[in-house]
Parts: sequence; C-alpha cells; structure tokens
Amino acid sequence: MGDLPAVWAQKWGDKVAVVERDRVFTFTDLETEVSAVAVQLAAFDMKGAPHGDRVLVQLPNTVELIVILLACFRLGLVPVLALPGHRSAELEHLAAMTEARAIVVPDSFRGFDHRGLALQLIDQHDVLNHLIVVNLEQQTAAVEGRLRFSFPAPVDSPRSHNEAPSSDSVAVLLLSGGTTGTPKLIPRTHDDYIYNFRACAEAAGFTRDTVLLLSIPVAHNFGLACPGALGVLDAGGRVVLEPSPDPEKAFRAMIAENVTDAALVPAVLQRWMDEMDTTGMRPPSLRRVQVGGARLSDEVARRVRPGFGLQLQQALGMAEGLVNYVRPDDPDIVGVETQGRPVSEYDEIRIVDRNDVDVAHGKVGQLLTRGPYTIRGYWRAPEHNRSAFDSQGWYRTGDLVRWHSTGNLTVEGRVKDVINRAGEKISAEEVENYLYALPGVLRVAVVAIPDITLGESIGAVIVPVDPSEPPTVEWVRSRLLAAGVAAFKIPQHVRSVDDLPLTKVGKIDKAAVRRLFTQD
Ligand code: OOB
Repeated sequence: MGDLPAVWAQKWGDKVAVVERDRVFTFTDLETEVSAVAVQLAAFDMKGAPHGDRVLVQLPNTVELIVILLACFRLGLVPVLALPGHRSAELEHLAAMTEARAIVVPDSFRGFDHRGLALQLIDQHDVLNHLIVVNLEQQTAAVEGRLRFSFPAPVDSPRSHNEAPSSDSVAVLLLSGGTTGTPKLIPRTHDDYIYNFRACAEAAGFTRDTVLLLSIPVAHNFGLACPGALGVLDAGGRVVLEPSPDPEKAFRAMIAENVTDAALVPAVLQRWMDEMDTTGMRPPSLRRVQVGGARLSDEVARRVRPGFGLQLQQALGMAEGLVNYVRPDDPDIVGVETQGRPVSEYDEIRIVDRNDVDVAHGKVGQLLTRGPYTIRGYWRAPEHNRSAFDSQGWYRTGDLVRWHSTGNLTVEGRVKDVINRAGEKISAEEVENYLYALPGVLRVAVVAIPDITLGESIGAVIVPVDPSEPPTVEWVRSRLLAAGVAAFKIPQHVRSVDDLPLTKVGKIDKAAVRRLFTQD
C-alpha cells in the first residue's frame, strides 16, 4: 500500500486528490507529502518492516490522517486506528495492548486537549516514546511543508528503512465493534486491504470522475476502504473531507466541490433527506449515497427517490472483512429492501441456526463468512478467536440475516450484545465493566434502546448497593467522563432496580431489561 501514492502520482499527477476545506492536494502533492513524512518517521527509533512497530493514530478527517497512514504503510509501521472521541480509558488499553511506540494526535480538537492526554500516556507506557502532533488549533505553529505536523527531533541517529513490507504482512490494526469487555484489534494485511478497497470501488461503480464526500470517520473501515478514501484515490477520483455531517455544511461542501457520491450512516441520511424535503433542494451533482454501518429503515430508504436523480447504495460491512454492496444498476427494490451482496465472488456466506446448521433458503439465521479479505483471527486474542471463528475458519458475524429473493442479503437483527449508536458499535460488556468500577454499583446490565434519531441509544439498569441512593443519568455521566470513557459510550438512560431480571438458567435476561425501558 505504501507504493500506491507514487503509482497514483504517475497516473494522475496534477489531478486533485484530496480537498479539506480550503486546502487542495493533487496526486503529485500527496506523493510528495507521503515521502516527506516517511523520511521524518524513518528518523525515529522505530522498527518498520519486517517487524512492524505500532503507531497509535487518533486524528479526525484531515489530509494529515491520510498522509500519515500512507507513510506508515510505506515503512511497514502499523497504524492502530483510534477515533477522535476516544479518551484515556480506550487509549490506555490500545497503547498497552499494541505496545505502540508512537502516538499521533491533534493538539486539540472539539475543545479536548489531545496533546495533554498523549503526554500522560507517554509517561505511563515505557515503550511509547514518540509524540507527533497535528496543529489543528494553532495553525501558525511549526508546520512541515503544507501540512500541520509537528515532529519531535529524532532521539537516535537516523535509521534507514530499506526494506519494504511484504504484501502479506499486517498493514493496519482496525478496532472491532466487538462484543467483549475490551475492544479487539483487527489485523488487515496489505494484500487483503488492497483487495478490499478495489472490490468495493468496483461494486460501488467508482471511477476517476467520482468525487466522494466523507463525513463518516476515515479512521473507520467504511470511510477508509469500503471504498472510502483509499478506494476513491485508487480509482483516480477525489476525496472531499468534511468533518461535519450537518446538512447545511455538508450540502455547501458538496455544491462547492461538485460531489458525486457521499458515504453516510443511516442517522445522517435521515437528516439529509429531511433537509432535502423541506427545502426542495439537493446538491445538483450528487448522484449516489453509500449508506451502511447500521440498519437503514425501509421507510427512509424509500424516501431516496431515484427519479430525483439520487441513487441509494446500501452496504453491510464489517471491519473484520466481508462487505456487501447494492450495485449501481440494481433495480430499486434491491436498493430499498436489501443491504446488497458480497463484493467478491470468492466471499463465502452461510446462514445458520443456533446449532450452526444451515437454515432453509430465505429463512433468518446468523451470518457466517469466510473469504479473501476476511480475517482468520483477531490480533493477539487466541481465546476469543476460539469462539469468534469456527474450526473451519468461518467468522461468526453475530448478525441475523436472510437471503432476499433477489439474491441479496437483508439484515434482520443480531445475536451479539452490542449497541449500534448511529453506526458506532459499543460493546454492552465494556460499558458494564466501566459501571462496575464505580462506587455504590452492585450489579448492572447495559442494553440497546430504540432511538428515533440515533437508531439505538444506551440504557443501563443498575442495582445500587444502597437503594436509598439510586444513581442518576447525570451521576453516571460525570463519573464515566472522569474515568476517561469516550462520551459516545455513556448511557443516555439509567434506571435503578432492586434486582436484575434473570433467565431460567440464571443469566441476566437482557430482553426483560430492555422492556424496562421500552414499556413506557
Ligand atoms: C461497519 O463496520 P463495523 O466493523 O463498524 O461494524 C460491523 C457491524 C456488522 O456486523 C453489523 O452488525 C453492523 O455493523 N452493520 C449493519 C450494516 N452495516 C454494518 N447492520 C445493519 N445494516 C447495515 N447496512 O459498520 C461497516 C464496514 C464497512 C462498510 C460498511 C459498514
């Protein structure tokens, strides 16, 4: 993947590659910047290929994020993709688990002092030594070339990274939207990831004329490679980075940049449709929306009218690999009622019941998958891998699906214990663990609650040690924020009860817990 910017520059030279507000980078610029940043990184005391030291990257959608990733790929350093919303709880876990040697953060973003937190992490973790800051707030500070990086002076004598990473080595570690107490990491190789974004770009119909608006995080697989930033650049198209999904801002960016395609989560599509319906306007160049990450309701899907010149392409994807897409020339019914079909002819799909027996065609069951770009295991998680994959290497997605009569998949629900909050996956167990660590909490259960705008929100039912002091939403919120938990993982609904409902076998009855919230 590290060779790609040079290949792209040769093919498309002065064509615009990335636009971020008023900053414009051609493919030639991109290659120049990636080379310069790779030289800077190579001067640090870090091992690239074939060892692959990890670099913790926490950046919002910026050209610097794209450049640092490509520079890491070139040297065989392995970026670990954190989200801008992550705080000390998540970053400490990622730093410890990956033994990252460097961390890349903005100075500050949306009022949070990322540099300060990164310095704390460096203090706590022996192997974490290098801090690279992207000056988003203080743009006048040290800027390398046209980018806003500030690199520390190298501590050791310059090292040379002559070896290019092998194509089957790990290129990047993605975060899983996992089901366990601590997030798992997904190792994607150079080979499989290139295959992933090329197959997605082909399925989505991307060409050199595609101008893709990304307001979903580039740090997510969807925004990075499904087809995302890498897929559109590789097709010779253009990425427009717009950090805000707010319809007014996004529409302005789309009109200014003649955007043809936009990748969205359902919650944002709904806001955009509302705006289009009330104003009767839509960005004239916008032809297609790629929508995935969470279930889009058929009702909202039907509002995207092809007659209006706008086509809906639903996608069911996962950072672990498998991506399904509705194709550009599919009939409308496929676009509305399904989440598409695999992007590769080599993707294998099984739909099974609780006993791993294949269900009858058209019936609902759990989706299992295997294929050329789907992982065979999480990073350093042998125990979890034994249950997440079967003995034949099939990945248990935890999603309930069925084959639609058109030969596409429709998502019907899930068996995994996660909350899908506007496309952001949150493990119920992880939030339960944070709550258990609070004083006065005896027992707890966390569940997904239907939410009109987010799709789902987080509900926590708590059995307090002292029933006369029931915890409130505000108390939970302030305690978890103080514990360094990302704001998007904090429950919006809190109930206190005398006891948790149990199933016959004595497990917490999550369906009954959910009913505590939904019955009124
Ligand atoms: C994408 O990736 P992740 O890793 O954040 O989440 C994967 C999970 C899936 O297992 C499924 O539960 C859910 O997100 N999901 C959907 C969906 N797309 C993803 N559930 C219902 N309908 C959909 N269309 O979310 C992701 C990765 C690549 C492309 C698109 C989405």
